[in-house]
Amino acid sequence: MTSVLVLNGPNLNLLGTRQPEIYGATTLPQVEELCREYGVKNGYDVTCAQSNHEGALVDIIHAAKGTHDGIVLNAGAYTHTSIALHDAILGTELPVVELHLSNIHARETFRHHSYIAPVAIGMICGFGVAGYTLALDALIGHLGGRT
Ligand code: CA2
Repeated sequence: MTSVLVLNGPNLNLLGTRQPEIYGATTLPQVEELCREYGVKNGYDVTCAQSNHEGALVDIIHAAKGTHDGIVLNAGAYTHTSIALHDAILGTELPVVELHLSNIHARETFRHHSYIAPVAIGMICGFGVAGYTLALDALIGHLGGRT
């Protein structure tokens, strides 16, 4: 069975607790449950992980090789800073869909650049929590499954 990793980065464990006007009112456990249920409904396995630590995210991306077929990645603020995550994605050669809840291009200029974008198959941003299922559809479509 196709297996997808949904990986969330720093501060996304705070989802639904603060700044709901930007990130919505859904908590991270609820987002993760939604992703797993979406996988069950559509015939693939979804595993979820989150870390606030750059090195831990690198380790999780490395471990995804051979375990998962692709990654939906919301790298949080590391999106805009992390060459290490960029290199980790290159190192695994797994397809990655970059995801952001907010429209990073409509926000501060420091959020406009992404180190993930050049090594992702594509990016979804600005659609809130719905972006997670949009990203799963995009990844599964890329992997040759249901579009
Ligand atoms: O829009 C997104 O999904 C972001 O990846 C979220 C990051 C931000 O640094 C990126 O530029 C865009 C921040 C995640 C922080 O999440 C919080 C959620 C609730 C309360 C506080 C922070």
